Amino acid sequence: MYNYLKIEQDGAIATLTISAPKTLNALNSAILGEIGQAIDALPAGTRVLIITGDGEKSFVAGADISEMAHLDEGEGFAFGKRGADVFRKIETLPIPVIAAVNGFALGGGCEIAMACDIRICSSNARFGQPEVGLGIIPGFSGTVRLARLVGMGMAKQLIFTGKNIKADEALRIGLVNAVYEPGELMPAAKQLAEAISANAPVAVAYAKQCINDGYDLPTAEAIAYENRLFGRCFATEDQKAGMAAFLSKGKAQFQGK
Ligand code: CO8
Repeated sequence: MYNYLKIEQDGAIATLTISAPKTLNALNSAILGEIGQAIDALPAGTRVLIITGDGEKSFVAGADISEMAHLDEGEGFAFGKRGADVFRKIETLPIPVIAAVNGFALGGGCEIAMACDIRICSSNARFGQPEVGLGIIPGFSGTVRLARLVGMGMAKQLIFTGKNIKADEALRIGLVNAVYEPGELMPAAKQLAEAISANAPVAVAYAKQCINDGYDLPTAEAIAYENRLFGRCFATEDQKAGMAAFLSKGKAQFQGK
């Protein structure tokens, strides 16, 4: 069904593996299109999406430089927008998305990881925004999300120098939440996904929405926004089930309603 993706569904957990081995999983227009399609086609009942790259060397080695090399201004704008739109789709998906970064996450690779909610990586992962060395800037929203994730000073250093950083440095600056040995990365991603998917899906979705949207709002508006969604939780069956289970010392089976 897809030329560049492998999709695996394990109960409520979907795994999307980007697979373009000849270019270390670099993102061309076709792959970006397939990622958008795959996200739209996630089965109902999916509670967590994991995104990773095929092989042990690279997560995503950036946008495809051979495709970008001959673009003019209008085409460059369109290519950037195409990636940015797909990544925004990931960011605003109502379920959490975990990036399991299994190697190079450069340029567009670092940017797709940053569009995910949680990043974990293998000890051989390398992160970087090397675009200025190619005569461009991060164009899949990297200037926006890197500064929000690691602060302006560190984002500017990484983007202006174009230098790669190793997994331990990515952990130190808060770009990833944890580092694993390569063979332990996917089991750890699945374990994290399972822990999330045992919780009330609507509540998890509201929490994601509050954190994402609230981040850009003035504090008082963000608090009012949270207050509205907190109230809405009490209109769900899962809130009744979750609290009843607690009071009867049982465990709720959440239905996502
Ligand atoms: N695009 C196209 N092909 C690539 C890319 C890429 N990003 N990365 C690797 N490849 C290809 C190589 O050309 C090579 O192909 P071939 O075998 O035909 O020569 C193959 O993958 C294997 O790569 P290497 O031989 O280079 O492998 P190494 O182990 O020596 O090096 C690296 C691995 C360090 C990852 C190296 O390949 C590299 O530096 N790649 C480019 C990394 C990069 O600069 N990425 C950023 C690209 S720019 C970007 O992502 C911008 C995003 C915003 C776009 C906005 C649009 C307007």
